[in-house]
Amino acid sequence: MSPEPSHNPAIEVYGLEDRTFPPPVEVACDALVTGNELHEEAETDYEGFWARQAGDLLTWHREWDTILEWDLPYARWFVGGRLNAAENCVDRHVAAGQGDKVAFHWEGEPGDTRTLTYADLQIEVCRFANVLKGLGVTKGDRVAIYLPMIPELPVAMLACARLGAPHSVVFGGFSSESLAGRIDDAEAKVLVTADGGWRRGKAVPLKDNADVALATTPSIEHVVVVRRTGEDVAMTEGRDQWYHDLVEGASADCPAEPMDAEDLLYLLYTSGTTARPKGIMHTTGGYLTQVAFTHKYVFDLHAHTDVYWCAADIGWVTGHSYIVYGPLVNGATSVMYEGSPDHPGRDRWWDIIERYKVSILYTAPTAVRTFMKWGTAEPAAHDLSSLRVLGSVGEPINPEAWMWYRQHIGGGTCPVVDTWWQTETGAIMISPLPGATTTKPGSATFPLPGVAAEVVDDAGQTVTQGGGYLTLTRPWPSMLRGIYGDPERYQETYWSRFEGRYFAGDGARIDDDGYFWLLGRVDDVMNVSGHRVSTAEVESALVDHPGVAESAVVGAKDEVTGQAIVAFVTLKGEQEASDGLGQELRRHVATKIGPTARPKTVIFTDDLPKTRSGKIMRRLLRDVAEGRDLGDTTTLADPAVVEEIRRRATEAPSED
Ligand code: 7RM
Repeated sequence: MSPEPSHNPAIEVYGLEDRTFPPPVEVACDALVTGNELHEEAETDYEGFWARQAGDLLTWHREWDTILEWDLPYARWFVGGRLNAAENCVDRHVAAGQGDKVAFHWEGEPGDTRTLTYADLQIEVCRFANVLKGLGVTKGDRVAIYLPMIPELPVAMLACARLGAPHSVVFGGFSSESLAGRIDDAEAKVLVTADGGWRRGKAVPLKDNADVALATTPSIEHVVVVRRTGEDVAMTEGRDQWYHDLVEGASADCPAEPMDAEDLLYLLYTSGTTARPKGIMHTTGGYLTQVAFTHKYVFDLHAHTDVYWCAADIGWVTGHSYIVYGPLVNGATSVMYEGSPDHPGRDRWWDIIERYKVSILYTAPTAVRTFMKWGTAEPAAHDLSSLRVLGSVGEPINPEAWMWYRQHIGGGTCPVVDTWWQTETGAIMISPLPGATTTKPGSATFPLPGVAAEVVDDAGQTVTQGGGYLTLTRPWPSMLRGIYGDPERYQETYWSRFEGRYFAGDGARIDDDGYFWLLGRVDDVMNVSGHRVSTAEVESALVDHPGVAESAVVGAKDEVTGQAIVAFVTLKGEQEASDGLGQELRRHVATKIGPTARPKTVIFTDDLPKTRSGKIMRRLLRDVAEGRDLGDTTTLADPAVVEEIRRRATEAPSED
C-alpha cells in the first residue's frame, strides 16, 4: 500500500501495479510508429499535425481554408473543406484498384456468411442511396436506422452519408419507447429496419418493436424493411416497403454529395443523468480524420495484410467509429459478426478468429471477463496465432483481465491497447501505440498525439501525480459539435464544471511515470469516512482474487461512515459462496488497497446487471444495497437479492 496522500485529493488511489510490457519485437520491428516522433510533431504544432493527417488519410473535393476555428465550446475543423464520407470509405478504394479487396467478411449467427468487397459495397451503397432519394430523402434529412448486425447496416449508413442525410442508428436491443424517443427528437423522415435479427438462436422482433414506436412518430414518412429472419411481419400499406424490392430496381450509379467538412454526418443518442437521451452530433471532416488516424496507429494497421475485428455492435459509437468509418476510410479488411459469443458454443469467437485469421481484435473488458469465467479450454482449443494486437474499450480493464487477455488470447505476446474515449470524443483519445509504448496492465497509458488531457482537482488545479478528474484542454477534430437541438445542455454538461476545459465525467490517476489510469465515472466514486475511493479500484482488487470472476462495487448510504462499500461478486464456475470466502475477500481488498477500501458487505450473486453495451448498472445496485439492512459481515448468496437485481434490471429503461 502506498502512503496516504498529503493534501485533499479528488480521488485517493492506493493500488500499485508495477508490471510493465515493452512492445514485443515481432510487432515493433514492422510497426508504423516505434518512437516518440508523432507525439513530438503534434506538440510542436498540433493544428498542423491534424491538418497533415486530414490531407494524408482523406480525399477532399476542396481543401480547407482554415484548420481550426475555436470559440469555446464550439470548434470548426477544416473550415471551407469539402468531402464526402461514403466516397472516402468506398469509391476511392475502388478507383485505386482495390475493388476486389474484401471490406467485410460477414458472418450471421446461424452460420450463414457473406463476403463484401469494396466493389460490392460501392454497388450496394449507391443502390440504396438511390432508394432513399426515391423516398424523398435529400441533404440534411435525418434517417433512423434500427437494424441487427447485418451488411445492410453499414450500407444504409454509407448511403445516408453519400446523400448528406445524417443517420441516427438506434441499437437493435433498444425498446420501442427508446426508438420512438430518438426518432422524434431527430424528426427522422425514414426508418430503415428489419423483420428481426438473430441473438442466441432466437429471432429478435425488430419490426414488431418498430411498429409500436411508429404509432407515436409523426415525422416518419417511409419504412424500409430488410428481410433477415423470415418471420412474418405486418407491413403497413403506403408506409412500409421491403428493402429487396426497392433495391432491385435501383440504379448503381449515384453521385456523392460534396459535403462541407462541418456538415452533420450523424447523430448518436447517449443517455445522461436525466431521462432524456442526448443526440450527440458528429460532423464530417474532423471526425473522419481522427477515426482514421486512431484506427491506423492505435492498432498498427497494415491494411494489406491485417484482418481486423471489432466485436462491438454498430449501434454504439465503437461500432460507428471502428467497424464502419475508421476501417473503411483506411481500406481495411474486417470481420463483422451478427450474434452472441456463446452460440452455438462458447468458442464462437475463437472459431471465427481461427477461420478468418483475424490479426487485430478489439473488444470490451466485460467480454474478456465473461471469457475468463468460461475458462481457458475454449480459446486453447483454437489456433489464435494470427492475432498480433488486442484492444480494449468501454470500461476500466482490471489488471487481471488485461493479463488474461494477453496470455490466453494473445498467446503471451500480443500487445494489449487499452483505449479510453467516449461517444462524445468520437475517437480514441488515450491509448498506447503498440510498437512504441511500454504498457502497464490496466493503464490506458498516455494521450495520443494531438490530444491534450489533464487531471485536475476539485478546484480545477492541475494534478501531475495522483487522482482527480480527467479533462481535455484543447479541441480535437472528432469532438462532438453539440447536443442536437440543445446548445445549453451541451455547454452545461461538458464545459461548465472546469473553466476552459472539457470535463469527461471520468476520474483518472497519473502515476509516477506519468501513465494515465482511468477510474470510471466520478459518479461512481465512493466517500467512506471522507476518503474518496474509486469503485474501479476496489473491483480490480476483488477480481485479483483467484475465485472471483467479476465484481461491481457501490457506495451505499451509511450512518457512521457516510457511505459504506458494498461489493457484489460473481464467482468462477468451481467456487462455492461461503461466509468464509466473503471474509477472505474483504481481507484481500484490505491487503491489496488498504483498510479504508475494505468492503463492509460482500453479496454473492450469479449475475451482474449490465446495460446493453455491457457497462455495469451501478445505480441499480446502489438502490438494491441501500434497500437492505447491511450487516458488518458478508451476505451469502441471498435469493432475495438476486431476485431483486433481476426484477430491477428488467424494469430499468433499456438505456446505455
Ligand atoms: C467508447 C465508449 C464512455 C465511458 C467513458 C468511461 C468508459 C470507455 C474506457 C473507459 C476506462 C477505458 N463510449 N470508458 N473506455 N473507462 N478505460 N479504456 O465506451 O460513450 O459508451 O462510454 O466509458 O467512463 O466516459 S461510451
